[in-house]
Amino acid sequence: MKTAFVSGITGQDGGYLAKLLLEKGYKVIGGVRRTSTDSLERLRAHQVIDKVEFVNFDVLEQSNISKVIRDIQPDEFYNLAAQSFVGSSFEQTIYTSTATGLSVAYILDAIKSYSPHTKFYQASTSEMFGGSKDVPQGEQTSFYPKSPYGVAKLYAHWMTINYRESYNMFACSGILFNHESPMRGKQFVTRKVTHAIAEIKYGLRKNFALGNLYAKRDWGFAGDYVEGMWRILNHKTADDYVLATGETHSIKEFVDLAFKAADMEIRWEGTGIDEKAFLKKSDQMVLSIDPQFYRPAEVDLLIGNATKAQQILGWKPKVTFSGLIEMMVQADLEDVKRQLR
Ligand code: F7E
Repeated sequence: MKTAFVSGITGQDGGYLAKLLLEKGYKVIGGVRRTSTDSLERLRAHQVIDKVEFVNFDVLEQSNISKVIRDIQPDEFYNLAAQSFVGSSFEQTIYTSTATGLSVAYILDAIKSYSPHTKFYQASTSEMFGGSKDVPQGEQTSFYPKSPYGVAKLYAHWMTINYRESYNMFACSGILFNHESPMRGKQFVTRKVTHAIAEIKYGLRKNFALGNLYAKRDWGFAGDYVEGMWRILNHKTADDYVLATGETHSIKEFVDLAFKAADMEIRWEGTGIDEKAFLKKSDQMVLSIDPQFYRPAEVDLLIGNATKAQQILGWKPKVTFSGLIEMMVQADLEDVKRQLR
């Protein structure tokens, strides 16, 4: 039986990955940061909580990282831990640099010293491409991060490559474009939208506010992407891969389709910070712009080229953009309905 260690197991991807690895017969050990609040709700929802072993793991604590790696010596280490909210990274720059960037050097160094057979997966991100003018973005595209989060992830990405090349370690990165699901945190735009729409549908709120509606993202389903992570670590050679759908859509398109999926038609009015959406039927204002959600620097357009992953790993996303929205809206309608019971 292979042992996999998943840092950041309480996050969206951690839940889907734990489920996949358990189905594949792995012993799964999850790294959890001690907090006073319950962070295991996603693992509970995936019904894997009693099948996963948990250990205290804090990416800011080098001695803790070393001890965990020395004690467990896992076959595979999936590093999903990070401060992953781009918006917050502008206000928590030092914390993000340490938790998302520097921590990866601690982990790689501990693997090199105490468990060199461990295969390492780093959760790299399309945010590293940021302001790149290449369309679509692939493994050969040059990086241009536009947030402290992107900069920290780029440091971690290059560290992973550096340890692979310097010490012949099996260290890989998956450069993942946005991937969403009903388990997505509610501060990310997709889930913020689908949850707010469900609350509007059931009369729990009248409207909500967003920032930049015109940024474009390549959105896939997280469940498809964790399958890609596993394929990356289980290929015969260590390498880096882009995982993406190859389609891009604006936030505004996402909003339009999400309202439709909840059987609500909207119309738009105004421009800039005065842009608003109204329900066609009742004229209720359901969406406005609040500049507090604008970012100091924006990534305008992301669209990935996952040909390498498709050709070498046989990886292809299954869930379409509209399928993803339908899934998220239906899950949030159920969620809100449950709360009302
Ligand atoms: O923003 C715009 C916002 O926070 C998407 C993380 O998983 O994917 C994610 O990063 C876009 C941006 O995700 C609101 O300005 C408008 O253009 O959902 P997001 P992200 O920043 O793309 C990458 C691949 C990661 O690696 C990250 O960890 O939506 N937007 N209005 C808004 N965004 C938010 N959050 N809230 C708004 O009200």
